[in-house]
Amino acid sequence: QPTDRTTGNLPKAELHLHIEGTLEPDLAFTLAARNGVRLPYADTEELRRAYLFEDLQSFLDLYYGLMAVLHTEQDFEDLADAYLARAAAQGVRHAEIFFDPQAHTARGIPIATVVEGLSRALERSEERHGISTRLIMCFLRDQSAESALATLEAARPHLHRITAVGLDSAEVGHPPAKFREVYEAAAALGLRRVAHAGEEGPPAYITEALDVLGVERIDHGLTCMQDPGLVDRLVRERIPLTLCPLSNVRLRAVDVLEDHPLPQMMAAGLLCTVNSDDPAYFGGYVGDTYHAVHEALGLDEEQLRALARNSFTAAFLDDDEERRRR
Ligand code: ES4
Ligand code: ZN
Repeated sequence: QPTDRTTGNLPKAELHLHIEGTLEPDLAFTLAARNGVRLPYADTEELRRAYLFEDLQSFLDLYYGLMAVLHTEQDFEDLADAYLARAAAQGVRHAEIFFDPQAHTARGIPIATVVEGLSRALERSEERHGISTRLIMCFLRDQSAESALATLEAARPHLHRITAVGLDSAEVGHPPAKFREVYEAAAALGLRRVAHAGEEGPPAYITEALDVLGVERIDHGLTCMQDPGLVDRLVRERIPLTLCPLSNVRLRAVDVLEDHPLPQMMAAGLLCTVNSDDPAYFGGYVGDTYHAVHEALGLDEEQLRALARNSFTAAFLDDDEERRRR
């Protein structure tokens, strides 16, 4: 996919990326054959035609289903390496990568297989692709708080490979406070904290993620625009938002990209970043996303450079590393 030099290929960090959401149809069928898994789609064309989502839940149903092809460490390594190659081609210099252990342990895949497989790709990323990486372990918010605690416990032998915890999956009806205890435990173990909030859920979930879970960044945060007092706070406290405009269109949080509030959010002084979320499903990688917001929202080169700068500011990099990668 060609991207524009002045827009899509800017050096940038990607901070909101679900590794399972980088599973392209071709790789899904390759892994299905390798592992003897039967998919309910005849071919990649039929699978792609299923990517017409109504909302977050209709996407998640397909997304969790397709993960059935991921079995071995090699599968997770191949998945991550394919993402890193694509990301490098679009200017990504640093990637903070989400994974969903419960989506795999529920299928009988041990967390060690997931973390070790992903880590094999991440360890070689700097030399192969020029991308530094971090790993963020997400809890599924539509599962119980006990399941999240058990997941953190199961991850204990792997914490040297994990930088932060996050919270994802179906938002509405699963407020952040449900996960107070596991976030406290994660913080006590030295993990940093982020959470999806305000994707489909109300602005109050954003406030709760900050006050109850102690998160440093908000993933999405789109609905903060419904609450001017919250916008003021996010600006004042310089809380980064990891926005995903193409995701918001495909999951119908906004009707069309031209309606996305990103320009107003930047004008309000919010620390915005743009990211791809689940690029295999939502029509583009992060360079494509920069290009799309340039085209649809008229963001100029200076604004795109500000987004790229914000991505390094918001990253979990120390100051020296940050300067080297920009
Ligand atoms: C997700 Cl777009 C989105 N929202 C919440 N959870 C997710 N997991 C993967 N993609
Ligand atoms: Zn997400």
